[in-house]
Amino acid sequence: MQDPEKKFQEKIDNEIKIEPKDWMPEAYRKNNIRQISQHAHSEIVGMLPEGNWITRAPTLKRKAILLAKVQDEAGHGLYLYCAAETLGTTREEMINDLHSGKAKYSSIFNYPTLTWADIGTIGWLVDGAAIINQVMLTRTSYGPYARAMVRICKEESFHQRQGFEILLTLSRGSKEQKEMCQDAINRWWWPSLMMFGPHDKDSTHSDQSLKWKIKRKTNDELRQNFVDMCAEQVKILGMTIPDPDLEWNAQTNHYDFGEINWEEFWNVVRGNGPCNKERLEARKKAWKEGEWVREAASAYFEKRKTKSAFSKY
Ligand code: FAQ
Repeated sequence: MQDPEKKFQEKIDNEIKIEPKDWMPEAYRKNNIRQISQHAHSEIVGMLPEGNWITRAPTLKRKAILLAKVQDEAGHGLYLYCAAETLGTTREEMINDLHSGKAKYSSIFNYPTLTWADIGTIGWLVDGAAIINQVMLTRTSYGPYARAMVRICKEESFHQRQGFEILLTLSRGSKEQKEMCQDAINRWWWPSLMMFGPHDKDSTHSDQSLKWKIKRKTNDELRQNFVDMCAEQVKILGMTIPDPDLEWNAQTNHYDFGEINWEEFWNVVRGNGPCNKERLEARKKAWKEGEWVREAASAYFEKRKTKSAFSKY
């Protein structure tokens, strides 16, 4: 009989997706649960900074669009929790890990949304960074995760365009609107670069994730793709990126850029960013207040199960 680990790696090498009932190394299962659940938490916590602006969106049209975007993010979180559940974990375990601080979520959602321009900037930069990462993940080796990513990416690209359009409107507006636009870009630029994680040399999971094709590109490669994209797009806005070292390099065919403040990054990841406490409190409160909904849904499910068992006779 063939060694299961060898057979597993052959599938990966031949681009055959790993499915929930297939044999897989325990470390592959764990790494996927970790990444997918953290990704799900990011979508759910990511609803909070934008949700803060639903009641204050400047027009009815902007309000309807923002509401739809935030709802999409809830949907993304739910697909991703379901994808993680296929690996043998439960929703309760994942939520408990988020609430206890054991599981991470993206550092970016620990920054405050101070003005309407922040909503445009989240769409442009945060969704932009998410897409660069997630387009790669549509080819991840675990089937349920890859399939969830295909659908999520379609929605994220709409999100990015709506954000850019908010900024384009502001950048063509009054002096105050232009300043608000530049200020938001200044505050969100560096945290957006941090979304891609530590430098490759400091990444804990990269080697294993690349071998198993959970990731297809490294953190630094994806970050460079993002910088190259934004350095061009910002010209259309007539705004600037707050990095004096940002410069086109004809030799590498990429933009050079300055060093990230890694101390700030790790500080936010460890729970000490500007909004970490507020975000976790909001999630715990929502979970507690939603308890009756979960109970009612379970009771309804049980009732329907009993009913359909009897309807056979
Ligand atoms: N924040 O060894 P690596 C979105 C942790 S979705 C916090 O390099 P890996 C949609 C990392 O977990 C955004 N922690 O890790 C939206 C690990 O700690 P651990 C989320 C971070 O997994 C838009 C340690 O550092 N996207 O935005 C961060 O190989 C707008 C060492 O790192 C995803 O989750 C960070 N930025 O690479 C919603 C995509 N970076 O777990 C609302 C899927 C690293 O050992 C509004 N995830 N860490 O305790 C990934 O692609 C990867 O997990 C990376 C990190 C690239 C995030």
